[in-house]
Amino acid sequence: MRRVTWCMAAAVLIAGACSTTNEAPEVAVLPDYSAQVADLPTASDDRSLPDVSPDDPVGAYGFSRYVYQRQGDEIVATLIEGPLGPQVRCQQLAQQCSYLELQAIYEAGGEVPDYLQMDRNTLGELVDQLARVEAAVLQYETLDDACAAGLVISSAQSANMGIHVTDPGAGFGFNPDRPQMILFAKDGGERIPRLNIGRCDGDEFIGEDGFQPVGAVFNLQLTEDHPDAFAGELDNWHVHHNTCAGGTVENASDANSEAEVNATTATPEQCRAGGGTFVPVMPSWMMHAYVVPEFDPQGGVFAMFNPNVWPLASSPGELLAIRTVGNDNAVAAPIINFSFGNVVANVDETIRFGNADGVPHTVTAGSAINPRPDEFDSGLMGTGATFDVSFDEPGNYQIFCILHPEMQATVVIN
Ligand SMILES: [Cu+2]
Repeated sequence: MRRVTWCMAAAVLIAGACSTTNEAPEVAVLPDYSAQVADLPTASDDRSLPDVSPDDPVGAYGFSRYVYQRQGDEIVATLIEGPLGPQVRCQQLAQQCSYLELQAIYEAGGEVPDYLQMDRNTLGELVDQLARVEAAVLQYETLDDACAAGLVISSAQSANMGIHVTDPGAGFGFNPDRPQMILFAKDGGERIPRLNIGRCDGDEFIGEDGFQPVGAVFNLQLTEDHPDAFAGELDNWHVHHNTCAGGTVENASDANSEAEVNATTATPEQCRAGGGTFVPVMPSWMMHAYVVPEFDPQGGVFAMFNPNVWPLASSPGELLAIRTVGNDNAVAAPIINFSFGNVVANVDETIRFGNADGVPHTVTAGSAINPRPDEFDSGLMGTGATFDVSFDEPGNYQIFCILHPEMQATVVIN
């Protein structure tokens, strides 16, 4: 007898929600997910949240406009990014939006590619602003320099981002010559994230060696509208909600918790217990600018995460896949570009599907012509959602997506 164990777990694995079924009867009534897809809500202005929260965690940092996560028993918003309406996002490999790429496009003197949605003058202005940010960042070679200039180390090292080092004198206005924070990072391998990296003692940094500047963070006063700061439309500013600032939270409950030391998934109680401060809404628009040529990221100068900052990923797609499925013991099965890829696992091993696409999918047993949703069915998976499944007998198992029936794959269990 074949048994399949599955857990509905959008971004969180809840052991209690797993169910085990014996071979399902051949009855297939497909749920109508396409109707549900239509109404993932949107707010009426740039910085507000929709009135209705989704039922499950959804959205991936840096890749979707709203990110919702599970905090305890609740689904809460943790981030809004970008202006309402169409945004210029540069996360496809074919699009060139890193600092060095933008510079090269401008200096080549030809047409500005359509996807940048700006004219030549605007691009020139942007490249100029970014050069000023680069100079502002590279005035610090080491954390000693930052300490000597009165900056304050204000976060642990986040994966693909680094530590935030705040310039208290920068205020909350936009000035490319004086970003509110400088990002430093060091090769961390599997030791990322790092909590106690050290502190400033007068003009000196006391702590781990080897940190180098990788970028800047801008932190502007929170206004109704998306800031119009850098020239052009590439700057997708974000606002953090329900965030735990500082402290150490041990039991953050999302799949990416190893990568998120300032655990955004902590409940207010967990946050306070870990010595942090729970902030319902951060009072600023924030954005990263990766302007250090050595760490020039394919995902664009204003990307949330930089695949060239440790732990390294080869592309924004791979980065999103890693950040979606996490890196624990589950077999990672990211869904990318409407494809399940090749999924191979052992008997009883947990396979974690994670939707790294910008559109919802399902992971459903069977195929379009022989659907078996009673056996297992993830339900709607928005961007960033995950679904765990395991099989207790070797064999080939068909899966498909109810929304996109041409998305089919065979899971091989050894
Ligand atoms: Cu699909």
